Amino acid sequence: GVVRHLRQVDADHAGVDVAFRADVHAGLSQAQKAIPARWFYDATGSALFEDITALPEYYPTRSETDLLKRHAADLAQAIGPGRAVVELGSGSSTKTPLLLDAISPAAYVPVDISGDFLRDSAEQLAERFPGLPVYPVEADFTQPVPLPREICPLPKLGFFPGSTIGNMVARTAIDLLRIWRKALGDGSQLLIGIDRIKDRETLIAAYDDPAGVTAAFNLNLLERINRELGGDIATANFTHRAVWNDVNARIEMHLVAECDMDFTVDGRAYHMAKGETIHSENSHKYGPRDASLLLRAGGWTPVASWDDADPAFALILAEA
Ligand code: AVJ
Repeated sequence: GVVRHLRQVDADHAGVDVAFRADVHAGLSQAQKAIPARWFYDATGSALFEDITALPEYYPTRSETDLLKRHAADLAQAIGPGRAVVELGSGSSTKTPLLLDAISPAAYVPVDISGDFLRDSAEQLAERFPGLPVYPVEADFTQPVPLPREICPLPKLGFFPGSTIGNMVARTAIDLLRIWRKALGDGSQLLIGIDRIKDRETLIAAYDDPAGVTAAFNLNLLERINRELGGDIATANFTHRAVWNDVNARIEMHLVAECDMDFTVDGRAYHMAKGETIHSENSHKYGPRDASLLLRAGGWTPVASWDDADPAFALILAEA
């Protein structure tokens, strides 16, 4: 059952995440406007992301789910029973039950910044796995997070699916891997999902679907700013754009201003010229060698990898 919900998020008197406010103002003040991708995931954004994972063009979720199903026995063998599974950015992950079924863990600690989503999914999971202690932690997993004391003596398995690490530039990804290497401790393992570099068409289709779900997901960031930070952004004047940045091996998502405009957030004035963009997400893709190098730089030694061929996606197991 759900043992205890831990909350590690700072809110000001309006109940708005202070970090969101700070990131939006800092990001809108840059020459290339940019807002970190983690702010997509309010209740609406989390629901839209769930819709994305069901799109025929969005292959990562399907590939990773297939890998977990196909290689359950190998995973059980490589990981072993009795670990505390700490999932980073759990959302409403449908992959988690596959992993938990495969490895018989001793505890489950989902860490997610979206509190309501976390609460619901933790309860569903606790129902599905009676006898498994669940300790949801509402927190930004890019910062050091205190773990529930009960799991202290258990060996840990960090579970970081979905290629979420791709949202970070290498420097930040390495910092995060090091934070979790320290938090999970000696003898821990990390099971991480990595999206591979592949042909441009497949990548673009996955991030600019014809049904417009990814566009709605991207635009919700502006609506969230209006809702939570008292913005008056004319969201209808923005469009969604996904581009492949070959030099940095990443998909970038932008919100494109379709005309000159002025708006305010929190009473602060901003201007955008027609064609100017707000860079809202990076999704880095890694070849096998890049992924190994990244993990090693972050303090983890890769020990096994399971690959889906088409479209390419990998699950990598690493040890502390
Ligand atoms: C949740 C970060 C893995 O980068 O593929 C999906 C988010 N953005 N479609 C990704 C996302 C647009 C997703 N991650």
